[in-house]
Amino acid sequence: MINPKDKNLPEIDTQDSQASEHVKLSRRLFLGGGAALVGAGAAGLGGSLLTANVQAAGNSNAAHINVGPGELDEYYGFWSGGHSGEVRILGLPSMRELMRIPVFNVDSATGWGLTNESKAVLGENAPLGGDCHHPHMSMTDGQYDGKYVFINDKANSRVARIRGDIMKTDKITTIPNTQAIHGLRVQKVPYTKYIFANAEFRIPHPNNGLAMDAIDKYYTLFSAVNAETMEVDWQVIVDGNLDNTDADYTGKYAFSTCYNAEGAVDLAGSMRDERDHLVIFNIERIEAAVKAGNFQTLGDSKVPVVNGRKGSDLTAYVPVPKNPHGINTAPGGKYAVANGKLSPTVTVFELAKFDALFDGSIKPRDTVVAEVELGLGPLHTAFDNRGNAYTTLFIDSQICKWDVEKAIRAYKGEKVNYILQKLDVHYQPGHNHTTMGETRDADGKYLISLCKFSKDRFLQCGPLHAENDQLIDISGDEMKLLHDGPTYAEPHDCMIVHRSKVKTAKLYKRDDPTFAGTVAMAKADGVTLETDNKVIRDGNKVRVYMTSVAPSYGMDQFSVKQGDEVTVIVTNLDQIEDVTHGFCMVNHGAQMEISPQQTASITFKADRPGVHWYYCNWFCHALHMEMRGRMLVEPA
Ligand code: CUK
Ligand code: CUA
Ligand code: CA
Repeated sequence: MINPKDKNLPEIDTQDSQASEHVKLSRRLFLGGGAALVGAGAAGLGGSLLTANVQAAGNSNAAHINVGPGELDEYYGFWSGGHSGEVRILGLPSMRELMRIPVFNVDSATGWGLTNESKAVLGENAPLGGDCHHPHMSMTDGQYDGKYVFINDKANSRVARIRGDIMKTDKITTIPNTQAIHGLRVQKVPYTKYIFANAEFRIPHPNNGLAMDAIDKYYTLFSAVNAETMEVDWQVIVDGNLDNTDADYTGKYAFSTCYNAEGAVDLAGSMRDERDHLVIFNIERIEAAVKAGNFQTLGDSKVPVVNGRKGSDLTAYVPVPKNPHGINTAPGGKYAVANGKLSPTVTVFELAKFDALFDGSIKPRDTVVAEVELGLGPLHTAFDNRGNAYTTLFIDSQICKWDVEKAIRAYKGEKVNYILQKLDVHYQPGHNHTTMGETRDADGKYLISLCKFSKDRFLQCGPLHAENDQLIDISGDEMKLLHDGPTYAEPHDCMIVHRSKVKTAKLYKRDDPTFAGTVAMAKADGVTLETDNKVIRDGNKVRVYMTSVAPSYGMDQFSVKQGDEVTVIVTNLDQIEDVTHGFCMVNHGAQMEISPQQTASITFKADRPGVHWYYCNWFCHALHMEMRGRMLVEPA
């Protein structure tokens, strides 16, 4: 399973010799000292790629992750699938991929994006594709409750909800008035009422082509999506743009980093100033303003929009160096950490001071209790349950383990070493995540480093490389690298949930809301899905209702006329766990999954006369190949 000692093998191929040349160069040398910080957007990143440390991890740690055949993992990992538009479930510590959940993408295995049920979730004229970044599970009292997983789509400004019981997407909301929903987090306390969603790009309002040069008039919005209705309850206009977001453990505040306080539309402009900011949102005050009617609406949208720009009492702006990226609340609820990206520092906020900030009794920077240097390119921070923080250093290709309380003392001037260890990772890590680390239940067992580049770590598969998700043991004093896990584009972020928090269904319930629309359609047609095999004609629309029990469909043939719009509705009557059937109409671009006790439907045009076979495409029985039938299309 692991491949520990590659780097000790003789250099036998070109990939290895490439690597050994690079290792001779020091990455600091290439970056050229302090200049690297400013140049990180361009030369710094490129340079560090060429010179990243290729030192291999010694790997006597393999036993830690050996989850034997038939054994179950201790954790579920929910992985963003990046611009593949999906979410993936991995088991930890084995790092085995367990499932893929199509969300914004089209998936022929399940029929996501093809079936009528999934199209109803995606909405009419839904864009095909997405860009997932931040998966987060709903919480109650700061602990995962297993109910939902939420994920953003930066590409098409959407937020989706995945049901924790069936692990399927059940709602997708397009966020109005925005471009590029990036940062996404849930309210942790008292429960996840809101999903907080950052829109990254500033745009003109109205965006009608009349004032495109008035860059100083562009702005963006912070949105609160209601977790149950998946409607946007309110939006807040902000200064600057919005990058990542997190919430506190009182339920009172959410806060977002901004890398472009400059309001620039070009790269150089967005790196001009030494500081950008963190915007803090006072949720109670925003709710009160909305309730009192102190809001506007934008364009066709009915969503209440409040003004949270500088000077508003609904928000506070804390200056932070420089193009900060991740913002992460520590599990104890006392601190949050903003990661400097173009500054080698992280900024630690004491969350209890936010009340005083909003009362006006302290100044914004008084909420900062530490601003300490860790290394080059800090992007995201994760936490254990022992007061330690783990920050990814993108440019240094390292994880920096540091002690939060010691960092605070050092910032006050005490001579104390707050950096505990730096571990090389391979290479250029973005997010990292600890087991249960974004909840009160942080347990400090494993850390995942989501490395953007794998370079020489895996067999190459053409110019496009896998990324490298590395599993690290953090249970002891020292971080230990356990496993390299190749992943497909691009797991920006993940979260790791103890298996006790996840309760999944083995079979569908017949009243599952995901196919309630189809049940209603059958009822209107006088069809009982669980027993009937019937063809209903409605003008040139034909609905073919059939059941399935391994290894056969309820109908092994049906007749339609050329030009008919055919909807096939299959109800899987099998009650045995794991006996999923499929339905595929050959040469018609129609295929789908029907899990036990599920109903699914798909619509296509019968535009060619003759015999057209359909078959089951999920292996279900020794006679799976024989599970098939004929559509007989009479010429027009
Ligand atoms: S982001 Cu990609 S590495 Cu979208 Cu959370 Cu930081
Ligand atoms: Cu039914 Cu394969
Ligand atoms: Ca900036």
